[in-house]
Amino acid sequence: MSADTQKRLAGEAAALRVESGMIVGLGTGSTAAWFVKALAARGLSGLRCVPTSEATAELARELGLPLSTLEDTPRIDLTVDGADEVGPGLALIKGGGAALLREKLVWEASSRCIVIADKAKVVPVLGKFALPIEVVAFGHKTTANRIADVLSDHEIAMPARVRTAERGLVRTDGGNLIYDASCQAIHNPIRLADDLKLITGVVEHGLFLDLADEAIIGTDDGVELLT
Ligand code: ABF
Repeated sequence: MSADTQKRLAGEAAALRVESGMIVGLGTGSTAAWFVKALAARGLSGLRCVPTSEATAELARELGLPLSTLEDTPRIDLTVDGADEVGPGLALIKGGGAALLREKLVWEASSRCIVIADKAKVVPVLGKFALPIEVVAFGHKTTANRIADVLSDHEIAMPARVRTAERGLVRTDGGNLIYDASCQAIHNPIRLADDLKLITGVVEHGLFLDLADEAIIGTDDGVELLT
């Protein structure tokens, strides 16, 4: 079974958790897209959906899902979103899709959060996937030097690299930059998260700790639930 089929199974299973009248946070990425499509297909009434990115907003609009904003609906019943890594205790690395700031804001506004992923995303230790760090563009190279100092304190030798695409620097929906830190293994995610947030110029990072209530993992044998 392909990873995409596993993603679809997870997304469809998560869509069954939504009830009419709910305020729903819509995640970003290819797994979350399967959830959004399955949710739209259910045709539930009274939904209000808060997207975590412009890309997800566009998909939801195309599918006819009623959109809201955190300003209009600051308390969300259920958010469903993907991840780049799912570690022990449902600690996550997210942000491969450069949407981590809006994702984390929506997750933290939610009564319940379900992460959906294909089997390969489940790891024994976080860090093989480079940790995304959202940085204000102004003075970002100086900020990057301070990030390198913090990473070094965590025995992470590789400096974080600014994310680029064909058109140049990748910009988040909020206009910030993303630096990716190749940590290889993150043995103290709580301390690393705290240390990164203390750096002036760092807006947010992709460590989602103690935020996921449940994981629905697509596997070759159907879906697996992790709590
Ligand atoms: C998003 O889902 C991002 O935070 C994360 O990078 C991405 C995972 O992408 P995919 O579902 O396409 O594997 O929430």
